[in-house]
Amino acid sequence: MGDNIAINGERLLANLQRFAEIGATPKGGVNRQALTDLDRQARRRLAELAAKRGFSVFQDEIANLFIRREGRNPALPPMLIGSHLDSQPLGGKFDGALGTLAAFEVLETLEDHGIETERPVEVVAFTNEEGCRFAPGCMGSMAFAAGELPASWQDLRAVDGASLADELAATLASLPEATMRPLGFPVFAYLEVHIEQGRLLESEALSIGIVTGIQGTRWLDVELTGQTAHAGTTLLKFRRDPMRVAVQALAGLYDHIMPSDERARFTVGRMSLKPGAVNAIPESVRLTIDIRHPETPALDAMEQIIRDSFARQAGEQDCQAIVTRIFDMPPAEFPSTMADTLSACADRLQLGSRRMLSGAFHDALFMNRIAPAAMIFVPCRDGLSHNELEHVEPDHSIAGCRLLAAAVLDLCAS
Ligand code: HGY
Ligand code: MN
Ligand code: MN
Repeated sequence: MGDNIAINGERLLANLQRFAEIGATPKGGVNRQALTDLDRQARRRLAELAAKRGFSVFQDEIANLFIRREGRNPALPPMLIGSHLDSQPLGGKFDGALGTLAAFEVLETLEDHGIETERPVEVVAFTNEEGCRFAPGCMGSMAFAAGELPASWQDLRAVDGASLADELAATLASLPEATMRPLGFPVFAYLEVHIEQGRLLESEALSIGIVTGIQGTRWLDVELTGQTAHAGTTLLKFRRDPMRVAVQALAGLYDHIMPSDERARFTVGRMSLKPGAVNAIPESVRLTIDIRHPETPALDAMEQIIRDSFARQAGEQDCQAIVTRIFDMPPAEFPSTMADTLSACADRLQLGSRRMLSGAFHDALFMNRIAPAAMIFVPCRDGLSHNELEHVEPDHSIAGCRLLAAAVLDLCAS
C-alpha cells in the first residue's frame, strides 16, 4: 500500500528551508544548539505546523517533543519516527532536521490521503542529540529509553555555563499548549531518516543506506595540571608545564591510533588552558577526546592507550593527569527484520540501496534498546557534516522520505 502514496516532496523541501532559517549561519549552515532560544523556536514551529493539521502535541520532562496522529486503536503502542532538531555550533541544515521533517511529512501524507492506520503514528524530536552544548549527546533518547533522568544531570551545566534544569524549564514553558506526558512509553517500532555523514553512498551512487547498526562511541575529559609560572624567567628544569604533556601525549596518539586501525576514530574537539595568559606557563589544560570503533574491545584498548600516554607524559613533566569517561555508547545492532523491511520497500520503490554501519551515533541507538529500530541514510555531498557546507540533493531528501512512508505503512499494516 505504501508504494503508491506520494509524499509531497515540495512541501518537505520547503519545510527544510524554513527550519534552516532558524539559527542560519553565514555559510549556509545552522547554529541551533540544544535548549537555546533557537532550539525552542524550531520546536515551536513544528508544534504550530502540527496543530494546523490537527495532530496532538506532547512533551516530556527532558523536553522530547511528540506529534501524534491517532490510529483506529489509540491503546496500541505507536509507531515512532523522527530524529532531532538541535545542531552543532557550525552545523548543517540537514543533520537531524531532515529526519524530523521527513517524519512530519509522512504524517501529513497519511492525512492528505485519508489513510487510517491501526496504531497511532508519532513524530519525535529528541532533545540534545548532538551533546556539544550539554554533554552527553542523545540526552532525550537516552532518558526516554531508560524511563528516567540520571541523577548526575540534576546539576549539569553547559559549556556556556547555562544550567540544564533552567534551560529545560524554559523549553517546556515555551510550549504551554503541549501536553506533558511521562518519560518513556511502549513503542511499537522506531525509524529514523538521517544523512550518512560519510562518503559511501555518494561513492556508490546510491540514494539509500539501510543502517544495520551503529559503531561505539566514547567521550573522555582530560584534565592536566602543572604549575603556572613566569614565561620569561622559568628555566626548563623548573617547569611543570601541562601543555607539554598535552602536546607530547597527543602527538603520539595521533601518530598511532588511526594510522594503525582504519576503523578507529580519534578526535580532540575542545581544548582550553588556564589561566590563558600569553606570558604565563599554564596551570591546567582541559581537553575532550572522542573515540569510535565498531568493536568494544578495540574501544577499550584505545581508551587504555590514551590513559597510559597521559599518565606517562604527566609523570615526565611532574604534572597530574585525570582522564574521565563522560560518555559511553556501546556498538549497537538493529534487528535484521527491520532492515529486511526497509530493503523490501526500497526495492519496490526502485531506490538503489545497500546495508551499512553508521559511523555517527544517533537517537536510534537508544531507541533500539526498547523497540525494534532501524535507520534510513541518504547521501550528503562529499560526506561532509558537522559543517555549514553540509548539503543533500533534493531528490535524496525525497527518496529518504518516500522510503520512510512506505516502511511505516508496511510496519503499521500488521
Ligand atoms: O557525534 C555524532 O556521532 C552525532 O552526529 N551527534
Ligand atoms: Mn544527527
Ligand atoms: Mn550531528
